[in-house]
Amino acid sequence: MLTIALSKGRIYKETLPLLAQAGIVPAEDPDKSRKLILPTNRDDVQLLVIRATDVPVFVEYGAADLGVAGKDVLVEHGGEGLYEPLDLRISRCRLMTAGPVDYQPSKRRLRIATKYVKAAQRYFSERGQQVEMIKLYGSMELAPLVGLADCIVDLVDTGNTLRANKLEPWELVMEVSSRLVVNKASMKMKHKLVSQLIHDLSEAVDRQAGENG
Ligand code: PRT
Ligand code: MG
Repeated sequence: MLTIALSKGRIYKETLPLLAQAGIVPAEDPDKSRKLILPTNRDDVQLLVIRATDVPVFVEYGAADLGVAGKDVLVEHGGEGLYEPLDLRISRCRLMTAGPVDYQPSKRRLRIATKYVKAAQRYFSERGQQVEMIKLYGSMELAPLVGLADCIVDLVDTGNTLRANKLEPWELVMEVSSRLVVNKASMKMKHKLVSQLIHDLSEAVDRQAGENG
């Protein structure tokens, strides 16, 4: 049995066509079902539908053999316990610093509000900048508006969320896309099944890239 962990929402929607090309089709729609384990058309493959940040945890501990997670989530989790054999090139966005459009620089140490503490810490320390990090779990955009922080580090896609809050993107921290991750023991113990799936998904990714030009 192969167990694949996915999060609901954009990752599920964008992984589905890739899985379909690899011959895996869920037997139920997770938006309509309350089941956390979704059977598929294949007796030897099941899906777990969990929170995005929990995907690397399930895969590292072997509760799932494989998973799909954003690079942002993987950096915060810390990558050493997992293999990351394939960039699925889906759910793409950019991790960026962003701040108020009318920002007035000061000599004080910058205060950064973010959910992405590791990525942000690495970014600022690579530039030799001493900053104060405030960990939040959501609604980062609010922090500069109410004086909790000078700026934020958050995911940006269209930029609409920033604009709606009178913020603007400043600098790129990293490009983000979703990756296939694999449990280290599964890679050995279920080598044939796992490597076949990696191969099929990789072909599906190439085909999709070709279609998108
Ligand atoms: O939402 P939930 O709390 O359940 O979990 P989650 O936010 O971790 O899951 P989900 O499904 O929202 O995101 C899963 C993954 O999608 C992330 O880990 C990213 O790798 C990827 N992704 C791609 C994004 C975006 N694009 C994105 N735009 N994740 C979040 N956003 C949010 C962003 O945080 C900001 O609030 O959308 C807003 C910005 O979008 P624009 O278009 O307004 O710029
Ligand atoms: Mg979200």
